[in-house]
Amino acid sequence: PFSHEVLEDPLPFQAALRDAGPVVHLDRYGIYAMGRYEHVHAALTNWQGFPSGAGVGMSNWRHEEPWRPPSLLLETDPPHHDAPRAVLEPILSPRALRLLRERWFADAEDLVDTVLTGAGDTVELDAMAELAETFPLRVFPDAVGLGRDGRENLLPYGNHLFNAFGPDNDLVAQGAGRIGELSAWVNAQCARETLSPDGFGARIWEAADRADITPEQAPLIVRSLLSAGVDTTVHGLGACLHAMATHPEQWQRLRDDPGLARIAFDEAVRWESPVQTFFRVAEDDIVVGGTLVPRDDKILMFLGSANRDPRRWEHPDSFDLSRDPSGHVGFGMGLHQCVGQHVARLEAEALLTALARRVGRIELAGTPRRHHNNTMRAWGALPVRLTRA
Ligand code: OW7
Repeated sequence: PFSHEVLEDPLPFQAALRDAGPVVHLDRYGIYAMGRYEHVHAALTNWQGFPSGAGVGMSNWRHEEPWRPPSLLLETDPPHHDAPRAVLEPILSPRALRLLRERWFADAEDLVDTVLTGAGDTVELDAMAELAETFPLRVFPDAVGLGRDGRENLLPYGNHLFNAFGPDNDLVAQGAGRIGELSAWVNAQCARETLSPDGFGARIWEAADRADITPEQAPLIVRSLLSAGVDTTVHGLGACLHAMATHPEQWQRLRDDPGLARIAFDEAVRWESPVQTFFRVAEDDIVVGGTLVPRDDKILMFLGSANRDPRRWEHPDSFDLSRDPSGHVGFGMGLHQCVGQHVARLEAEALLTALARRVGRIELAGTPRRHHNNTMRAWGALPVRLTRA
């Protein structure tokens, strides 16, 4: 699953994985894998049987040193997981985000105006560089409370982090040279003194004042925001924009009813699955669909494959705003399900709504280029032509 051929187009591999059985052994890496919705969903909701504390990447931290101190959210199990999760949940809740909604909608309108300015009826641009990257990098670091300098470090840090969940291949080697410097910058942003007093970061530190978490935990929880909150939304938005550029009838539906923006984003997350995979470990010998997974072995959960499993979805490969995409596992499932999903949805809703108001047509203006990452399904370049409404 981590060869460049599969990263370029994972769909044939995913179909073969699902058809091979509920559980497949990947001899190349000595790991197991699941690609069917039923079994991926069941494993994700069984944290006792398939815990996260040994890491959610390929390497097993019961036997190997983690490359960075483990995440207190992603790479822990109850009871250690519970306090960090309980602290972060209200900070990123729909209720808390109401305060950001107006500003983010105005920022999205601003950005869309800027990209359309000066052009005639149409403008050609790279929708990854000009929209999918620019918007999250404009609004999210402000919301966390980061300073101005160094924000360009966020995407390369996340890119390496998501590569590092996979095997130790060329993609990991490419990022290894800068990761010391990038980690030092990210870690410095997590200190109380570096964060503005009105952002998500400051809210996390206030939880330490209340002793809901310890002062040692606070910076690591801030680090989770910076780790999980940028590349994911960039590639979620990229998936949306690519889907719209290749499905003009769906774009027209969104323009007719911008209230579909959230459905459009969740359908794009199902369809593309920006986070393709996470691992778990088998706590004990466990039989899944008739196959024994031995205790302590790593098992790859193919979220992207579950989200296109024809056993669960009608016409899984079609991008369709009339389907109900709820139940997709693109944000995970169970007690680790994405705590930032409301932030992601709000970013998408703001950008899609601004575009739907001003852009009559969005179409490809060239061949899009994939960006290969061991965990994320991503676009590197998405040349589009926007026609003013
Ligand atoms: C963290 C998208 C899944 C993640 C990914 C990478 C890092 C972390 C979380 O969530 O540091 O908590």
